[in-house]
Amino acid sequence: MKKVVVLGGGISGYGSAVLAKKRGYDVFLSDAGRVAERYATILDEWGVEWEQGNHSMERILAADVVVKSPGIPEKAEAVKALRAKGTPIISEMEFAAKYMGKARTICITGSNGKTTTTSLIYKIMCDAGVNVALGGNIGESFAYQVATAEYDWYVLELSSFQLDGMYDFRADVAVLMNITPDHLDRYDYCFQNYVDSKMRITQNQHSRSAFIYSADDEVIAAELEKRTEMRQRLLPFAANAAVASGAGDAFLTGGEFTARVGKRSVTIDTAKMKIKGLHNAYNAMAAALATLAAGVEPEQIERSIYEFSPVEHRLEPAGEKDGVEWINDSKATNVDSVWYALESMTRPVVWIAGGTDKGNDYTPLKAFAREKVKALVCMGLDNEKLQREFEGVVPKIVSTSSLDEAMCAARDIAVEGDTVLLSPACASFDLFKNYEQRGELFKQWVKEKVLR
Ligand code: UMA
Ligand code: ADP
Repeated sequence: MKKVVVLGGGISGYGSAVLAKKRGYDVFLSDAGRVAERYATILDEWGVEWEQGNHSMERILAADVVVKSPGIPEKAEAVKALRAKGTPIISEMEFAAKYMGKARTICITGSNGKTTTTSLIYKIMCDAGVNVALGGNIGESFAYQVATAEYDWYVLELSSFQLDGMYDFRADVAVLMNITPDHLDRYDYCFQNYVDSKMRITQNQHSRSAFIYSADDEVIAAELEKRTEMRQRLLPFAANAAVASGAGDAFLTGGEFTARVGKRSVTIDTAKMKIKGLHNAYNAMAAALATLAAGVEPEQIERSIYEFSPVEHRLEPAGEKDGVEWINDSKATNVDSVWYALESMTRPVVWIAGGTDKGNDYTPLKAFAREKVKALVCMGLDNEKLQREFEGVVPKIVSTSSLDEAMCAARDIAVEGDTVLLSPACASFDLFKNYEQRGELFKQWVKEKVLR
């Protein structure tokens, strides 16, 4: 019997182990840390052998194939030993896709906008009555769903880490939102390595597959120039200048876009969408093209796009009192996402930013900061860099080292007609468990101390 070893016992690992067991493999799951109670129970129910607190190398090196969780880096000792031995290492996506029968996939990647676009596509598919599941870098494990249910379509958000372990997988509909620097610590600080990883979304596509991408993104454009033999249907979306493609395209002009695939098209007035800003117009164009390519009726797509509300922590309105609007964009953990947040602001901004700096270059933000930001409230344990960068760019800078201090400062500064925007450009780990907790605490503070 073929031996499968699953490395990591989180969402990705437990689902892969259950699927491998169901498919009759000899399975062993190994987690160097702790396996959560919930996953441990499921592994036991399925009779999967597993260990925690250690990677037993002898057993791991006996594997015919290893399914590695995306959070485990190449530099982990276990991975280095497997590479040295030449054992195939694949991701959950690669493994599970072999067992999903005739189901088709819409796969979304990019540096920013993955979750929003994935959620919108999933909503459109659900509203259209399609038998569809959601997975990948979001929600429930893809592999666990393949093991326990049957679907006609999967909408999969894919991180670069997941793409790295994908070789034979083919996305029926692939969506690439943008490529800007992120996660470089996992790519030898070489941007091209990260770009190559993102471009894997197109691998194995054939003439019936569709590739939807931002034609405004220079990095993607440069990559496409290198690839002269793309056989899939190319469906670009753009806002700056129309890029027509025979198969279909989407183009935003004067606040309205038309997305067309073959003879069918949808037209959207972005002012009527609940998700705001240029970036969300891009997300909606991509979602419209993807669902048209999947065969959803245009009227249905239009209805669902207009209904769709911001995903939690992504430019999420947190309330308004005395003419001051409070917005939670805690998921904005890099410079590019903050650029789009500031782009979409229509009122004077009290901007709360800061946290764990990932080597940010703040230059791209300075023009919008100059134009729209009346005060910057730095919220972090080390605010020196932010203060230095925006000195002389914004009229007022306040340094704080806790959420409560930052919120009090923002409340004191903001007057009727202003927006208080939490859009940090940094990771949250200095003061918070994660970006979700940062966003929750922001909303709770607004509810208890502003809206009451
Ligand atoms: N572990 C080992 N050995 C090691 C290191 C870690 O066994 O050397 C163990 C840990 O003890 C832990 C397990 O591995 O129990 C965790 O694995 P993981 O970090 O891959 O986390 P999962 O819970 O399996 O979730 C992963 C993705 N996490 C990451 O990529 C960090 C989830 O994306 C994804 O939804 C899930 O698989 C299902 O496919 C989350 C994420 O943060 C949302 N993604 C990053 C992002 O969006 O920026 C990429
Ligand atoms: P991801 O899953 O790729 O992190 P999200 O949809 O969760 O993307 O959004 C992350 C952050 O990026 C949020 O602050 C959001 O407002 C911003 N954002 C959303 N879509 C885009 C886009 N197309 N381009 C740039 N930034 C975006």
